[in-house]
Amino acid sequence: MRLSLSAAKVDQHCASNVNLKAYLRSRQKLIDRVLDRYLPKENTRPATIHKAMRYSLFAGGKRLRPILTLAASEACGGKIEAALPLACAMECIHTYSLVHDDLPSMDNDDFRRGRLTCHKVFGDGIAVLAGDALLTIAFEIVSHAKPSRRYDMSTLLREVAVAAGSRKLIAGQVADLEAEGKRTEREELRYIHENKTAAILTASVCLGAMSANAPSKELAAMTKFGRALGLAFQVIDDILDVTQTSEKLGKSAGKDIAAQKATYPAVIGLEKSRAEAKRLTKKAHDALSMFGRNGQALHALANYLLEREY
Ligand code: GRG
Repeated sequence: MRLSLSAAKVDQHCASNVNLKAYLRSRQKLIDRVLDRYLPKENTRPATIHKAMRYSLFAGGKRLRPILTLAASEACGGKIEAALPLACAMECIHTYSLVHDDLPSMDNDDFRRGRLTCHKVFGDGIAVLAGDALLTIAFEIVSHAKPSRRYDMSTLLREVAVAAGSRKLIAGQVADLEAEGKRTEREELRYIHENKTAAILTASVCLGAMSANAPSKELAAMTKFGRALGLAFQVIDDILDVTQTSEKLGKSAGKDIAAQKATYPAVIGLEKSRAEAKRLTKKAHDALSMFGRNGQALHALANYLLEREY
């Protein structure tokens, strides 16, 4: 499949646009349009699997990871057209992880992104396969990326594979499952969050930097930013599970406590969790100092994510 670069041209909102809502909407639309082109149509045989993949992928997610990929590329002086396939690949991986996480054998959730979960609509078998297919198509989409001088295709593929693999995303999920109902130390909780949440966010920004041919110093700064942002994001997510309603969250609230999950409020208490979220938020912003004005969109995104009412 060839994607015409003009897909990006309609997006007139540059990184310095102060209207964050419009910026997010515009980027979400762009990402949705490009994802739509990469995904097989609903009626492609076998229709059930393509319907299920699309049901979960186009369920109204915030597109945080791909938006971060594009913003990281811009911070490093790149063009978003080059970052788009990598951005879309990360959204497919993220959605796969949500579909599998919601399964009865994992978190057993009925609602996600404000609607019934994939397995509730299509059954467990198809939901497992839809997750598998979303993970697989992510690599097909990466193959559409144009490598930069410093980062060849095998480097891009490795970045995605390692982040999604058994030492990062899956490691976090395994540790999370194994921690259920047990007393968890803070160090173990950090391991879970770093891998389950921060690894994919970190890879998302690093891939943006790679598409922009960023020098190693900039890539290292992006790694720091992604880790701090990812951890802060997860700490806040843990807090919201305790403090918000299901309606506000678009998913079942209070589930972490019910499942005796390892969460920050459970391990260190609500107030210390809030302080930790603030500390990590500052760390994320500090990591962007070398990008100056070019890092403005990343600062704004971090504010947007981390300034949720918690
Ligand atoms: C099944 C291998 C495997 C991993 C699952 C993603 C995940 C790991 C679990 C989901 C539960 C959870 C709390 C994950 C932490 C990351 C997180 C807060 C996900 C939700 O991300 P948002 O808010 O969701 O960006 P949208 O729907 O907007 O994309």
